[in-house]
Amino acid sequence: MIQTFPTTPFDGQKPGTSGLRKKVRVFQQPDYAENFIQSVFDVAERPAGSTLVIGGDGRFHNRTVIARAIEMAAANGYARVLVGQGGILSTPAASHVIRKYGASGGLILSASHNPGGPDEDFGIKYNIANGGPAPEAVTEAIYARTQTIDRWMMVEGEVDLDRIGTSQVGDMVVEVIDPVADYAELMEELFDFDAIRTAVRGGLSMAFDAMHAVTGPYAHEILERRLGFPAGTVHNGQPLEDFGGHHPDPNLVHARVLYDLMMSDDAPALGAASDGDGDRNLIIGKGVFITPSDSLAMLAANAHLAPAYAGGLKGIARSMPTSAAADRVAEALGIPLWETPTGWKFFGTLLDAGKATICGEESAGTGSDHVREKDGLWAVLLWLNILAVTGKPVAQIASEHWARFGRNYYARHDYEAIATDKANALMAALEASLSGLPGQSFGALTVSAADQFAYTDPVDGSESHKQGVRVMFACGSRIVFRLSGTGTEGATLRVYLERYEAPDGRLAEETPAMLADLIAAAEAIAGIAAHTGRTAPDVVT
Ligand code: G16
Repeated sequence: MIQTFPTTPFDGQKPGTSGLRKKVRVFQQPDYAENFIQSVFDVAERPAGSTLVIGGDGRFHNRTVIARAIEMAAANGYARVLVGQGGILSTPAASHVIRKYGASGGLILSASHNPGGPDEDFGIKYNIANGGPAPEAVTEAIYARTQTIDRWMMVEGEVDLDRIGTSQVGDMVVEVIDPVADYAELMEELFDFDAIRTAVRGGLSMAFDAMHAVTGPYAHEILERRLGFPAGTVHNGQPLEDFGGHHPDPNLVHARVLYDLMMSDDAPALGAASDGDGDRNLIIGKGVFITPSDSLAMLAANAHLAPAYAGGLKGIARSMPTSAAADRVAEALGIPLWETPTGWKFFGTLLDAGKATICGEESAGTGSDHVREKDGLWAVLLWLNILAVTGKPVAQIASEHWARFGRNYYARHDYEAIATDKANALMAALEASLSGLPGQSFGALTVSAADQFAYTDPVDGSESHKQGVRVMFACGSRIVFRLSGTGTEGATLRVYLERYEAPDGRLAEETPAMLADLIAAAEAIAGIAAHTGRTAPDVVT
């Protein structure tokens, strides 16, 4: 029996860069999650008889929201729900399941790399039938609906999320599926597992930090069981509701233990980590950290060594703040390079239209047209495939790459939890100063151009404005300023710093030293200390 509950709108249910992310306590308010999910169902394109996929990263509050989402799907006319066992589905696995089973969409319950637990973060993201995050037109429609919503609906029912099998809620079928099997099968199709297995037997070693997040079960199955890496290769492989009290963010701050191992004499050939929901990746070779921007470029340059990409790439796409390292690879390969705003959702149309095969972002995301999300384990497996086929260590692949294409020294400085009004004032002042910047010098750096990045989607023509401030220098260096769209506390200012050295330039220097004059210029241009009182970033990646 369908039950209808009257409700009133909540302020601020506006999806950010990647879905609606708020504190758990906010989501625990009566009707809060229900209003948002009902708004999704009210605006989503879902023909009669549609299937909905539901899964999450296992964080605190996951099971509560999944149980309610199933009851609401039953009342809203879905014919079938596919849900991962234990409520688990990594973001790329959810994308694959949506595509493989022809679902009209999916709810992914995750706040990605943000911490979990009763006082931490939660999130809900809606993905569309292509398996990718809802584009802006859809998220805007969802937001508009949250502002007028006056009822939500459910059919009472109970599903044992821990038991694989089929049950019924009202007229709707609920299938609890193995969260790993379909995804692992897809990875076997893309990569040369035989070559990797042979290399492992020959001594190829790795350490994978699952950060007590969703990739644990996937990594145990694929790396240890299917590829033959010894038990213990996967660290922190048990998903925990609070990620063991850590940030499941695979960067040099939160994956410090892995970084220290990789810089030690005992380092394996490859160190890798993934985030809360399994879509990000961190790549560290023995003694060498590979920035996400460089990883994108190196993967694109070597992708032909994996069976799925042996025929070549159709194009490469990167977000605007990501370094231009991939641009040089695209040029050498004679394929297009697409520069999009931050957010994986902007890659969807390019992938669907066959304009790009590989995409990547500075925020530790890389992926391909095999799904419509970034994919942490995919990146790790492509690196393993390349290491296995070439027999070269990561450091050699990197140094040969820079010797051929030049090197983009790169770092991102994050100033977290700034008061929102202060962050907005900083950005407003920066925007107001843009037209006067060209020609000005900061130390040895002279500004050649400064603008706000705007984007017109080459496939559907949709426009996105104010996607970050770019300050370009005559020498080819660049600083980008933007506010994060994924935080849950105040505002986070991101400052992206990039300096290019040509193949005959200084290729083996330390990044902080190479970026020192850009860091000083960023302060002079944006007045970060004056606006925020901060004299140093909270996180440098
Ligand atoms: C999300 C998006 C990414 C984006 C990242 C950072 O990643 O999916 O496309 O690059 O946030 O966004 P921002 O700079 O606005 O915080 P995830 O892994 O959090 O879903």
